[in-house]
Amino acid sequence: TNTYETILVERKGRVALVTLNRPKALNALNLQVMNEVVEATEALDRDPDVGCIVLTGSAKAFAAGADIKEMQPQGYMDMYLNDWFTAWDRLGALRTPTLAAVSGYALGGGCELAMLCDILLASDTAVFGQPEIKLGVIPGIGGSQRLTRAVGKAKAMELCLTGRTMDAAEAERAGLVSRIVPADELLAEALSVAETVAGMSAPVAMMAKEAVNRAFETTLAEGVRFERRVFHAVFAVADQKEGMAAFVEKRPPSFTHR
Ligand code: CO8
Repeated sequence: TNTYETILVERKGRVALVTLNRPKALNALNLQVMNEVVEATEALDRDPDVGCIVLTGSAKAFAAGADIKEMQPQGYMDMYLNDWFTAWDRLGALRTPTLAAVSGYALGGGCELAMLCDILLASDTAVFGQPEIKLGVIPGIGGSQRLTRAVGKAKAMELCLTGRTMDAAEAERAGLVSRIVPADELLAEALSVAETVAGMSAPVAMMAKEAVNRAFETTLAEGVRFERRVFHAVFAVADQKEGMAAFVEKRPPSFTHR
């Protein structure tokens, strides 16, 4: 089923696993990786049998950034006319919940890619940072915005201006990652979390994701209003009837994703 060259795509029940697979370049994100990840995840997003998408890399590197060698010769018009990196926005626009399982380096575009996902799990070997400034550039896949929202201005500013990295413990303290898992358990734990998510009602999980994401885009009053409207709407979902009936009848729910 795998027609891609830089990623591996596997299905495990209702969970899909996408593994960045450019080991010689520490999964540096060139345009081919971008196009393959976006194409593969959009196809998975359209598949009603996929309830959660896990994105991971290798033990050494989730991704060591955008591909520096590919970018080096580009000029402004190349970047502008190719709309360099804009396709990554489509990963953030998926409706299916996504989970980044990060081990090793998540630098520059790698950190930004992890932050484009909904849940961020890190291994104890994970290293995060936006070191673009050391190359004479700035983050280009949303890092200056998403890192600032995740960890606050002071730390984001320090990371973007000095290029220093954060270890997993600092990233967890700062609120960038939801949890730290021992490196050899990361994938199993990520798949287990994904299986839990994928076991929920798919439309309701989409609505929950949409509601949480609203917090990044709007005021508190508008966000709460949006949540209230969606909360009322879930009462039109068959899985709401099933979920609440199962609780009352003291049995596990059997969601139909309708
Ligand atoms: N791009 C291209 N190749 C890379 C990258 C990268 N980001 N990172 C590593 N590689 C390659 C190396 O060149 C090397 O290849 P080769 O064997 O052919 O020389 C191979 O991967 C292995 O890397 P190292 O030998 O360096 O491995 P180490 O274990 O010694 O070091 C590090 C690992 C510390 C991660 C080191 O590789 C490193 O510092 N990498 C670069 C990290 C970085 O600066 N990332 C940010 C890149 S810029 C970015 O992501 C966003 C730019 C936004 C631009 C916006 C435009 C619109």
